[in-house]
Amino acid sequence: MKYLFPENFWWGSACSALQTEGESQQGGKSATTWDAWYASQPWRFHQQIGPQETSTFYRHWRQDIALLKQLNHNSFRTSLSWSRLIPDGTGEVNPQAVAFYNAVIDELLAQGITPFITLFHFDMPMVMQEKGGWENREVVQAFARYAQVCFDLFGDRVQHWFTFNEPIVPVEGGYLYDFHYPNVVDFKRAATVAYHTVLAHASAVRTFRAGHYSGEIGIVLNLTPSYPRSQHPMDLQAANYADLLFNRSFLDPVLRGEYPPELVALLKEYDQLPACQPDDITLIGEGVIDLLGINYYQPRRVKCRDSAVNPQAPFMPEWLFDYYEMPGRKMNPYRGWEIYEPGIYDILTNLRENYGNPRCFISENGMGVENEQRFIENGQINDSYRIEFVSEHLKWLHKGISEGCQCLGYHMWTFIDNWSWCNAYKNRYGFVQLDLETQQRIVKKSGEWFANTAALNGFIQD
Ligand code: BGP
Repeated sequence: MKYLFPENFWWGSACSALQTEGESQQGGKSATTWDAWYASQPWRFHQQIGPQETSTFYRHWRQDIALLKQLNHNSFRTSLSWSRLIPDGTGEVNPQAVAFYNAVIDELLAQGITPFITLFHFDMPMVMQEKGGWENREVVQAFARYAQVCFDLFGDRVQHWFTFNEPIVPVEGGYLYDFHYPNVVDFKRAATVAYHTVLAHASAVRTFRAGHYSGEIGIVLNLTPSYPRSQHPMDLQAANYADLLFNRSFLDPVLRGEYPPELVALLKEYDQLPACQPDDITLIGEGVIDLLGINYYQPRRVKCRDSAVNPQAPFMPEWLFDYYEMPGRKMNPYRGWEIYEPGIYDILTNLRENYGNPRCFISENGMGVENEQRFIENGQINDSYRIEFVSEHLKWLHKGISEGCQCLGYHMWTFIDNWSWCNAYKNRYGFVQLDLETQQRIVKKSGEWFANTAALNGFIQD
């Protein structure tokens, strides 16, 4: 079988500022919540490795862009760091940051690689978190101003902007499940953070359109299709709740310009609605995007709850469903995530059938594996499992496109092994192996496979 992709298909990968740059408190940069959290609780991070150094992109960007070229990338997504560009969050722009990002963008373009730029990838400046982070509407204003600074500085060359990467993750991590700072467990505060993030997104889109910058603006969402255990009405309802909370809470505002009435009713029923202001509706309506980035790693399988909830306990999403382990599911044991390739097709089909078939691309997909050293053959990691992972997902993606989905590209997470938040360097995702001691970079087998696939605009397989 030949799996050929449409002309000008985007082949590339994604990464983020904090996870790759290093120099997290040099070059005029201020601390993010990650730097501050690591300083106070280093034991929360795998092997107590923090964000200070990560993958040294700040120093090795030229060499790394040469590697992207070698991997036949025609596009590459990274993020700008708010705390590097505007160290106090709202004031002066840091000239060292401007010089760095200009150099990176110019070099990408010189190598024929289109830069895709995210404005916020989990890295809240600590100064803004001290003001309450996304709980405070002032931070929403400050974000819109930061966005404008970025458009003004780099908009002559960057044509693909993304306001947020996976905006629901800081909500889940910081305000429900304790894997991001500020480690709060409080649904109403989580809902406020989510709501204000949508406002921040819409404010940046409004700024972009008002400024008549060229190019397009979008957002990157991690979509986790919700599969019910069975067709029993209670299981279906459980899947619908999970979908409303984890997917449609961002998908509907950015594609339809409004929240699903069902979600609003649900939060109202449990007294969890955030405070709204009259002009918010207009603003949210203006946040409809030009391009959707889809991060897909795993499905979400749910069933109706087996037991009653404790009404004294804090309200949590799991009041509305239980997780369900499908017998025979395929797992990535290192990350603990199910691998389910048809999920990518189901997401695209849902977008085509229910959201007017928006322009989109796969902005992340990938497989983190622990101790890849054991797969070294002749000095190179032979990560055949990753090649299989990518090709199986690409087959389902191809099917979606052949049925009319407007999926314009495929970006892998990630180009080079990088720092995975609390997991630090436990699981490696890269096409390129990073030796943490020497900072040596060696292309893995999957990197070679990807380079060929990108060059041929597809691959041949049974
Ligand atoms: C996505 C994030 C990335 C990246 C990736 C892998 O959710 O956008 O920042 O880290 O997941 O997940 P993890 O690093 O948690 O293993």
